[in-house]
Amino acid sequence: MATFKELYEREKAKYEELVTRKNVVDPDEYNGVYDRYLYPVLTNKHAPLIWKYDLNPETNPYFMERLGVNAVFNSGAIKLNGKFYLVARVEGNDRKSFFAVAESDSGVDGFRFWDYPVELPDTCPEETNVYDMRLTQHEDGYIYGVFCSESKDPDSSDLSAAIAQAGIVRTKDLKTWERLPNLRTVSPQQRNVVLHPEFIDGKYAFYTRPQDGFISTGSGGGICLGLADDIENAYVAEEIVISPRRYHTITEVKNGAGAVPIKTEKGWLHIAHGVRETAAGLRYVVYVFMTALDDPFKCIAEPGGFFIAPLGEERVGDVSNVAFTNGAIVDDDGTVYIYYASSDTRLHVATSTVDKLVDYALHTPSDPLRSVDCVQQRCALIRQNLEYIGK
Ligand code: M1P
Repeated sequence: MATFKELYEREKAKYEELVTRKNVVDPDEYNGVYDRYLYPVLTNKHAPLIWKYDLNPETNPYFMERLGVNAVFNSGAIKLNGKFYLVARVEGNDRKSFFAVAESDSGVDGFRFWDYPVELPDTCPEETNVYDMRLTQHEDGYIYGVFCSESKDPDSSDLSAAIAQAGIVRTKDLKTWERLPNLRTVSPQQRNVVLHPEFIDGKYAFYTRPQDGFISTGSGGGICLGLADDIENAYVAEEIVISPRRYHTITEVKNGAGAVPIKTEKGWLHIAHGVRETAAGLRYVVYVFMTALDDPFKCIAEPGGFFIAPLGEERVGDVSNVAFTNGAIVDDDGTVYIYYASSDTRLHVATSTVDKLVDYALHTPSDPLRSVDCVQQRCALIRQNLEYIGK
């Protein structure tokens, strides 16, 4: 039988092998828009051993995991002082999520968690769960984290009835976090809220996703934009839909803002998620749209269909058939690192460039909304190609 020390050394070696493994572009998945990679950038196996095991043989003679980690997924992302940082959603075996910072030099591999997870100030006694932080480097000088703050619905006897609101924290170094009051809006619940990186008309601006219930958006029309006078007591009185849900599209059931929008010469580039119903349950995909620089309330490009859908093993996990993003990083050379999670289980990266994403946004045809028009759209492309190649 292996000794405690042998088991520890074996698991430590496996962990080191995992976190030092080089990532490789997946050669089978070309689409010209972005590269996918063979390996996820974060999984539950990236959780350090000191998070899970009691390393003292006297109190843990069988070298058992004492606090397991079930999944590592939806992550906010930011580059600071030359390093790539992810603030990941880490879910324990007990179903509660928390945030933890992982750091890498390359952005596509080598992510290692810091020793301690983020200790959020405990200002909301009713809050049970926190997840999906978006990191905004705001022009006011702070890095803001906006996340889902979930509590049990006090007015319901249904044990699974919950309320989602947008929690707000801010930091300058990802180490010390100041908690601000949750965002207030006129909508009953909020999830997938993102803070815009610049002031609009001198105000803080939030992308919101109004929802009537915890799961169902109900009357919520889609991704909205609203302004708040103050961040220390943020209140959005009016939410204006900028990316609506539409019948028989990838956003029919719901959608939500994802990464903080990327400022380009041609407009704000948004990487969001859309949800449709299927006989097998909900299907989450990532999509792109653009808003005007001089009017961020105005959508100027809406490429049809999904940008990233879960593929292969990405399709299976705790919540299968999900591709979801809440973080992207634009590097100085124009490379864009899009961090997307699959099936609420693991985190991947896809890389592209600002120029390619703008070209994709502006030149991908929009969804014509009806099959007959989709056929016409495709025939036009075929005709143009046949003429071009002289057939
Ligand atoms: O389970 C899929 C996703 O569901 C939620 O997204 P939405 O609010 O749009 O339904 C989020 O809780 C997200 O964390 C999760 O990945």
